[in-house]
Amino acid sequence: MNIGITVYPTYGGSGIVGSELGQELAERGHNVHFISSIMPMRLNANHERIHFHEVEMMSYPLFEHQPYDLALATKMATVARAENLDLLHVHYAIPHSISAVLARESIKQKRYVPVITTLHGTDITLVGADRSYLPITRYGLQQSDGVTAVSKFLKQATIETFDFDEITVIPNFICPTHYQRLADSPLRKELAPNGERLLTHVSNFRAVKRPIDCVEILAKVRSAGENARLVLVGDGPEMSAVRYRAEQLGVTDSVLHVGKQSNIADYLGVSDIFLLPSELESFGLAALEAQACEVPVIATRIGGIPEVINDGESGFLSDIGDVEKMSSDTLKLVRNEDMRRSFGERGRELAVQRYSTNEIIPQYIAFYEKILGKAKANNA
Ligand code: GMT
Repeated sequence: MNIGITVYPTYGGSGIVGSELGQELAERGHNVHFISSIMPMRLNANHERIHFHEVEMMSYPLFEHQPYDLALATKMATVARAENLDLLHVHYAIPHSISAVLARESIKQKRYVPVITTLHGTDITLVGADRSYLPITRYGLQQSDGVTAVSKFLKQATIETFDFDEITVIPNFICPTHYQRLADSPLRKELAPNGERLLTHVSNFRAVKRPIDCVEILAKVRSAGENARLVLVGDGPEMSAVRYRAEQLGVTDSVLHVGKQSNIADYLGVSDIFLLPSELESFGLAALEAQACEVPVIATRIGGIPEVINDGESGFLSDIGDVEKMSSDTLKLVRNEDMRRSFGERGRELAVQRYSTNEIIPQYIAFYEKILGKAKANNA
């Protein structure tokens, strides 16, 4: 197949999933055309079946904001025709599904190119549900030829908010060889030179991720006498508040800010415990990646997290903001190596069984084939 994929190319779970999906499809012999403003992170553009098409925008004094959605739609239509695309697959509904529908409509006299939208999270639960975007988001869903969601939770949230239920759940995935334990990596020595336990958090540091809770947990673990460090991977708007709280709690020296990293697996592979205290998480891709690296997860019992983490088996779940419980669960794991190992092994087993690329990528391919078959029948 010739597949057009659009993602938010910067830091974020939906961009990662879309990029890795494209990579996996290319490995399986499909031609994948990425259409976005810049080259997505985590994309190996050297692959012969991966192509990148940059959305160019004309700037004009009259435009207070450049109309990216229209430039994207134009690029999608151009690429669809030039590269003979079979379908356009967009990740994150706003504005990608609207642009794709526009592109499809603008060229349908020549050829019908179906649109598939994958819902990731705040495109439904936050941004899409806001009054300013709700009607157009619903329209994007209704007009898409196929819609997938990354968790059962997100499907249900979409039904409740948009009264739209033609959704297939295709969960996020990990490549089991890319994500694995790296016991002997020199990075471990670098991050924990004195045998500290490494608590790791990976995110885009938006308020919804509650990264300050990670600092609170570290402070409680340390004041209980344990030698632990907090490794913060990523960056974002909450980072200065995180630094400030660490200073207040006197743990600045035990917090390592490593910034945005292209290979998250290197950090997860040497971690002891992963912290994800988010107040909203439709899936929790980082928690899945941690599990695949045999890292027990401390997370909140919200959204799609319980579909990813088995409470008491591969991690511990708590209510949002229950830093006391999260800290005492973290301490249990810090103090019990056997528990860490058995949770880690179980986590990997669950991640590989349910969410490995071999399990999930064929589900996307089957979905594409179903939608293409339907579109062909409708347009015959
Ligand atoms: O919805 C967002 O916050 C953005 C999105 C992203 O691009 O990072 O994150 C969502 O998609 C990820 C990949 O499917 C999920 O793992 C995240 O749980 C989800 N984030 C939220 O629901 C807050």
